[in-house]
Amino acid sequence: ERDELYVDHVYDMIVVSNRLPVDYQEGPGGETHWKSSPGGLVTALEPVMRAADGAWIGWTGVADRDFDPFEHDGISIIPVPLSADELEEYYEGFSNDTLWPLYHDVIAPPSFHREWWEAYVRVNRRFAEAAARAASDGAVVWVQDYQLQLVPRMLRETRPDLVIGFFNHIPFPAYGIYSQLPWRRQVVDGLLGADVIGFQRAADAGNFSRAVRRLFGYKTHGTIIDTPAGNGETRRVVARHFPISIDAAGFEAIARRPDVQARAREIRESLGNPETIMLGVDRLDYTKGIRHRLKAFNELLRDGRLKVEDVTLVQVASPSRERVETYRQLRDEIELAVGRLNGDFSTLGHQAVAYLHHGYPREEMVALYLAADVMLVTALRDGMNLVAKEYVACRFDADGVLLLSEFTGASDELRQAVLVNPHDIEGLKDAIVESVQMPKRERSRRMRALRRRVRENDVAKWSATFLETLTGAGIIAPGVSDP
Ligand code: GDG
Repeated sequence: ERDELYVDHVYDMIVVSNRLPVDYQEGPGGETHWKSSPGGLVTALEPVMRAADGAWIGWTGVADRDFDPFEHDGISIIPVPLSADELEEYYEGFSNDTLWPLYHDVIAPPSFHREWWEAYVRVNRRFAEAAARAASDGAVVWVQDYQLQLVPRMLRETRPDLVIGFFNHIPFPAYGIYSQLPWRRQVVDGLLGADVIGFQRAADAGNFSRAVRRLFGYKTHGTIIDTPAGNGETRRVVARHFPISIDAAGFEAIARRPDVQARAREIRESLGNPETIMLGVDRLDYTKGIRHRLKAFNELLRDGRLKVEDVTLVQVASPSRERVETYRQLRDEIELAVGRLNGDFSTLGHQAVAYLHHGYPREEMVALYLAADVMLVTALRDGMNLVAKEYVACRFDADGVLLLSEFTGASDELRQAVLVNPHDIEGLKDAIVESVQMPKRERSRRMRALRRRVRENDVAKWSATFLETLTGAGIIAPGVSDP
C-alpha cells in the first residue's frame, strides 16, 4: 500500500543513474519530445530491462523542471528533478570538481566545499527515495557511478528487502589519495549499503577493500567484505571487478556498412591521403592525456622522425563540462598547443593536426575509426576507456594499431595493444614511431587477438555477469560482530 500512494506501478528491476538514457528536445515551434541518447549502458541494459519489467531513474538533463514518469521505447522512465543550484553544487561541484579529480589520482587538484557535500547528500537522498518508491518487494536496484555513492546505504535503511548493486565507472584511488576526502567514511559507508560493489579493475576493488579496512576495520577476504548487520550478524558485501565493455557486434555492423566505408575513404582523401592517419577521440578532459599526445607528436615532427607530409593526427575533442573552470583552462591549453603545432609544422597541402571540438554521430565516429591507421589512447587515468574497445570492434579488416595507456582499465584486457606510459614522453614517442612503422603481419596478428577479446567480453556479458553475482549475493551469515 506504501507504493500505491505515490506511483501507479512498481518494478522488479531498477537502474539508477545520474543521467537518464533520454534527452529532452524542443523543436523550433515549441514542440517537445524525448530522444534516446544511445550510450553503451542503454544497449547493455535494454534487453534486461524489457525482460524484467524495469524502470530507469535519473535526471533528464533539464534543470528546474519537474517531469512525470513516462514510457520511452518500452522502458519506464522516472525523472528526478534537479534545481540549477543543485546542478552546480552536486553535479558540477562535488561530482565533477571533487570526486572526479580525486578518483583520477589528483591529476587536477580536487576542490573540497562543505556546501557541495551537503548538496550531494541531499540529491543522493532524492534518488534513493525515488528508487524506494518505485521498487517492488525484493526488487533488484542497480545504482550507477560516482555521483550516487550514498544511494546504496540510504536505500538499505528504508528498504532492507531490496537487492542492491552498485557499479563505479571510474577508478577507485589508492587509500593515500582517497583519504584526502573529508567525507571519506560517509562515502565508503554509503557504498557498503550495496550487496555487490563493482569496479572496472581488480586494482580498484583492492583499493576499495583497503579503504574499508583502514576506515572501519572490517574483515575482508578476497572479494568478500564482512560488514556488521546489527544483532551480531554479518552481511557479506562483494567488491570485485566487472570490466565494462561495448556492443561489439553493433559497432562492427556499422563498420561493415558500405556508406560508412565510403565515408572513411572520403575522410582520408579530404586529409590529402597521407600515408598514416593517427586518431584521438576523447571528451575534452584532463584525464585523457591529450597534452602528452600533442607534446610527443610535436617533438617527433620537430626532430624529423615523422614528416607532416606522411602523418596527420585527427583529434576529436568532444565538448565536456564546459561550466567547470578546470575544463575551460584545459580547452585553452589544448587549443594553444594545437595552434602552435599547426603553425610550426603544417604546410598549405598538409595539416599536422585536424582538431575537432565537436560531438559526432556514431556513424561518423566509426568512419573515423576505419580511416585511422593508429589509434592513440594516452589517458593518464581512465576507468576503462571504451574508445579503445570501439576501435578494435570496428576493425573487421584486422588492420590498424591500438596504442594504449597502461593507466586505462582497458589495458588489463587488451594486452596485444602497444602499451605505453604516457608520462614517459620519450617512451611515448618511440611507441608512436613503432606503431606507424609496424609491419602489416604484426598489425593483423595483434588486431586479431584484440578483436577476439572484445568480441568475447562484450557489454551484454558485463551486465549478465554483474546481475548474476548480484542475485546470488546478499548472504547474511551469523557470528561476526562489529569490531
Ligand atoms: C566513463 C569513464 C569508462 C566521445 N565523443 C563522441 C562520442 N564519444 C563516445 C565514445 C565512447 C564514449 O563517448 C566515451 O567513453 P570512454 O570510456 O572513452 O570515456 P568516458 O566518457 O570518460 O567514460 C571511462 C566509461 O565511463 C564506461 O564505464 O570506460 O573510463 O571515464 O563510447 O565513442 N560518441 C559520439 N560522438 C562523439 O563525438 N557519437
